[in-house]
Amino acid sequence: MRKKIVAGNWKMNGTYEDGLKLASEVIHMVQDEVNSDVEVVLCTPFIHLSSVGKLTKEVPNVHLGAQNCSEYTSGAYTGEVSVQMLRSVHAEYVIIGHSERREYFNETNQQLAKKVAMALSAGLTPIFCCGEPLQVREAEQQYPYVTQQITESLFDLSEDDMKKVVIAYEPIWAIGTGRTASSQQAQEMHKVLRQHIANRYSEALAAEISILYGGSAKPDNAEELFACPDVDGGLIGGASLKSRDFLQVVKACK
Ligand code: 3PY
Repeated sequence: MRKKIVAGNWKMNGTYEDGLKLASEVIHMVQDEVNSDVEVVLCTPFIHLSSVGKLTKEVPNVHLGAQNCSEYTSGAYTGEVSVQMLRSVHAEYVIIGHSERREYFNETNQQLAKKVAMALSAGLTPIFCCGEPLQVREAEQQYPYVTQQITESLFDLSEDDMKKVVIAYEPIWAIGTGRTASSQQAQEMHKVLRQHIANRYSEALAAEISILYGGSAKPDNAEELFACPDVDGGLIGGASLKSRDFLQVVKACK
């Protein structure tokens, strides 16, 4: 059985104090109210990681994640954060290739392949994001576009490494727009991605990989999205910034 995961992507929001308050609220709510085996991940800004890591370390089903990492090991890379640094503050996950990083920071599939390999080498689980822009969806080219992202960034990995990757499908037209993919659109893409992985590796390996949906997932639509057979949870933006909303999304993932 593959893992069910709900990861909050806080992006660049809130102060340090806001972040600590949010993390401790979520942790308490999860402890008190969630009895499923869903894995909850808090992907905080870098500055919060160390303190939030001290809280998540004590809780079995809440984990710490970063939103990015360097493709370099260490050295003269001003402003970068290495995977070893992330491990040293107890991060277990790292988001790689969010569409905002691809768009505003020009991250390419080739660069993301290096980040994924770097994360795995440090024992971090990459949450690899893929997804198409609106014009690609309108031209009905979404399947070749997204499968190419997967091929170019992930398909040089060994079977053992590939098994450890989590994928998040986030259609760009649904990010920060309030638009969500319908559960049918999400399911179709997740199924195509799983088949693409099966063709390169094996059906057994593809069946083990958690594929999350992201893009304006919220309490209102989470249950329907998570009910799809190939949707194994979510990467949650805005709704992860309010503890009660986030908890409702977590509870919808059964
Ligand atoms: C969103 O839900 O908008 C996201 O970008 C999640 O990563």
